Amino acid sequence: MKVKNQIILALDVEEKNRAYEILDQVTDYLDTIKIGYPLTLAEGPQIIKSIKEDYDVQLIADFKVADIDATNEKIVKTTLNWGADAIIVHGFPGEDSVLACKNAAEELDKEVFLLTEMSNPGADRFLKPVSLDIARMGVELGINNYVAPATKLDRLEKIRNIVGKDAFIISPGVGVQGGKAKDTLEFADAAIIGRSIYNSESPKEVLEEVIHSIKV
Ligand code: OMP
Repeated sequence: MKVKNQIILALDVEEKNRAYEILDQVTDYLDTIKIGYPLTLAEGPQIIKSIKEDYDVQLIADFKVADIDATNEKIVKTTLNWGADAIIVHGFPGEDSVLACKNAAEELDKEVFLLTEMSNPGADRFLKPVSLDIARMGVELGINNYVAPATKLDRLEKIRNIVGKDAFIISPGVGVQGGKAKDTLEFADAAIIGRSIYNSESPKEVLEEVIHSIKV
């Protein structure tokens, strides 16, 4: 996946109208968005189809898929058939579960992102002890795309070293959670930014500032 300006908008608003208002302001600057449960549960999965029809964007479905293989396969297929280009899946359920997602995505010529460690402080308790191993499993399974935290640069760097320079890492936690785009992009290929863009008075200006901060 290639991401314009190395920024992915996490569009966690809960109304289609609001989502469209923001998209209208930002699509000159970015070509990749991530939507998850907030917008999809509020508007139904047809929101994926609508956005793909109305905007020229790549859409990553953040459903953090974490079930047994058979159920994962159905979730991934259905999501991608609604028009998403990629889907985020958890690694902790293990190899069979992740492989089911990867295979289902490949059948549709689409992509999976494997979530390794999470950006929130609480993830230190349960995910941190296994996150590097999750990244190693991803490499063993031939996964190319990863999610790793912008709020924990030491962990992000370790994950980059495991998955290798050719892997594609997207990194949440820039903005409200405290991460900085430029620092994050030292190790990640794209930064995921949500609230500091969609809650601002001018999403467009915030984006311009972030893009400038990356280049200086
Ligand atoms: P903001 O904190 O508002 O910038 O949004 C961050 C986005 O990234 C939200 O959509 C989160 O659900 C998501 N996210 C994390 O914040 N941390 C993670 O470890 C993983 C994700 C994710 O999978 O995207």
